[in-house]
Amino acid sequence: MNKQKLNNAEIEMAVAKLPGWAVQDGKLHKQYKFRTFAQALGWMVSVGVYADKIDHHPEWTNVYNKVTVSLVTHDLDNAISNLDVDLAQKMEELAP
Ligand code: H2B
Repeated sequence: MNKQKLNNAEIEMAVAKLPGWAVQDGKLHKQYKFRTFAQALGWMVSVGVYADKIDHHPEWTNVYNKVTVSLVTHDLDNAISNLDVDLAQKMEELAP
C-alpha cells in the first residue's frame, strides 16, 4: 500500500468511523483500556505483527491495562496518512 497524506476532510471522515479516536496534536489518538495487563499485551503483540507486516509502526505506551496510541507518518513530515487510518482500523478489529 502506498503512503499518502490525507487532507482534513479525509481525516474527519475516517475518524467519524473510528469509535473513541480523535485528532490530538496532529496525530490520530486513542487510549484503549483492557480488562487485564495480559489482554493489553496480547493485543499489542497482534497489532505489532500487523504493523510490521505493513511496515508502519505505532507510537504507544502501556501502563498495566491501558495502551495509549498515537499514529502519524514519520516519512511524510509527521502527517496523518492512509496507513495511520489502516492501522487504526486494524487496532479496532483486533480489540477484544
Ligand atoms: N512507521 C510510521 N509510523 N511512520 C513511518 O513513516 C514509518 C514507520 N516508516 N515505520 C517506515 C517504518 C520506514 O522507516 C521504513 C524504512 O520503511
